[in-house]
Amino acid sequence: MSATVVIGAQWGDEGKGKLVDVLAAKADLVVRFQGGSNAGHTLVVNGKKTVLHLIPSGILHTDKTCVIASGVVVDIFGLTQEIRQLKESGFEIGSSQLLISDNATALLPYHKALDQAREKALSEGKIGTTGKGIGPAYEDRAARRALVMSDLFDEKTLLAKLEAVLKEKNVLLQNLYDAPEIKAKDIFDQIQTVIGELKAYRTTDVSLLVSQKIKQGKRILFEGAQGTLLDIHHGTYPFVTSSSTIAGSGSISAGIGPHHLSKIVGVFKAYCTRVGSGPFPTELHDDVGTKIQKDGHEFGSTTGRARRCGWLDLVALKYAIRLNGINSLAMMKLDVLSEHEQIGVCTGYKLDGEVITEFPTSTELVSRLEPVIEYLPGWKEDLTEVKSVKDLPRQAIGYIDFISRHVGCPIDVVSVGPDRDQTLWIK
Ligand code: 2SA
Ligand code: MG
Repeated sequence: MSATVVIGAQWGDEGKGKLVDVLAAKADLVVRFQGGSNAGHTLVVNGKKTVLHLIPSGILHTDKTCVIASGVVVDIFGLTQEIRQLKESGFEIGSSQLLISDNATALLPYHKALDQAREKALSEGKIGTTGKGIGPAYEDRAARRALVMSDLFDEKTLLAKLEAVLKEKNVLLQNLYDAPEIKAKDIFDQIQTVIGELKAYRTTDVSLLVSQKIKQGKRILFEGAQGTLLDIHHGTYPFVTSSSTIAGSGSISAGIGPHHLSKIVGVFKAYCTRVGSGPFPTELHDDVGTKIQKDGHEFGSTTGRARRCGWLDLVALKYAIRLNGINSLAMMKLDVLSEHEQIGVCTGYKLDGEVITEFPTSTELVSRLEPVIEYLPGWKEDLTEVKSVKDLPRQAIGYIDFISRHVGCPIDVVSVGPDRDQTLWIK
């Protein structure tokens, strides 16, 4: 038995959370493997909306185990709040539902302070981060000075570790960014207010756990966060997040061999969005873009920021298929494209007088691309009540077929609304 990875094939906000929630029904273990509370995964079950940032989107199925693996940066305060909110909504979150790797990086208030101070200090070249401390936390991990989750449970050594780390952080915060000093004891005390609650979810060896489950024939679902084009190595650097968002990262974070990742589901929206700075070749600055933003409620679920909107970029989608090894596609939010006379899809780019059909690896080049847009006929009908692909308007079926043929990958799922039952299966 092998694992399925659900990955964002665009710039994030593709609807991975909804798909993970739907696919989790058939999984045993759901593993979140990168990012932190920068993610915002919106789930709608029976009309009730739940937004998750750190807890895997399988949590609404009470018989599944959700795992936060080593590659995640864990904002313990945000996490505790999420657990409390779920409990208030009637979910019993016990240690058979949620496990957190002892080896995951602890994201602490000084990471957020630095993230926000840095963005504020930049007059140009802002990344447009979520301000959740993601970059500074991953920096600490790479620099081998991060506290990991297990450090937080050791009351005897914690204060000294915080003091050591804050020595450097305070020099940066106070001298470079004119921000207030952060006291180790304050952070220590804040940690004590939540750490007792998190104890129940500790797990020491995610690799062993996942490997054993695989041997037992259990079904593992890996949940990606952000999207392929925000990948630290392969995205539009430096306008990216600070982790590897692509499928292979799941194997690294969970500590299992890459051959176990056999089904790679690429989630994409029927159009494109991007939040934060950075090039976006198919961005629409007109009424069409505004209509998509309004109809698709394209506002950040973590920060509330308006998302930039544009036509679907098939060149970028092919790039995502290649980087992740995507062998199955899920198209989300097709319903949002109703009531357009015609629907644009980008099949190439003009660059320095030539047409290219591969996504450039240089961000400077990406920022100079002019999209080549082909127009397909639109449809007027509302799709949100459609229960089967064959009942979609023929233009919508034509749109799905065109994309699938163009990128050479099957589209197996089409979503026509946020709820679980607004999901159409092609096979
Ligand atoms: P960061 O905070 O360091 O990861 O920001 C770096 C870039 O990554 C982008 N990023 C995102 N893009 C889309 N969705 C994200 N999650 C939230 C959501 C975002 C929100 O689901 O809506 O609420 O604003 C996400 N997280 C990070 C970010 O915009 C920067 O471009
Ligand atoms: Mg999101």
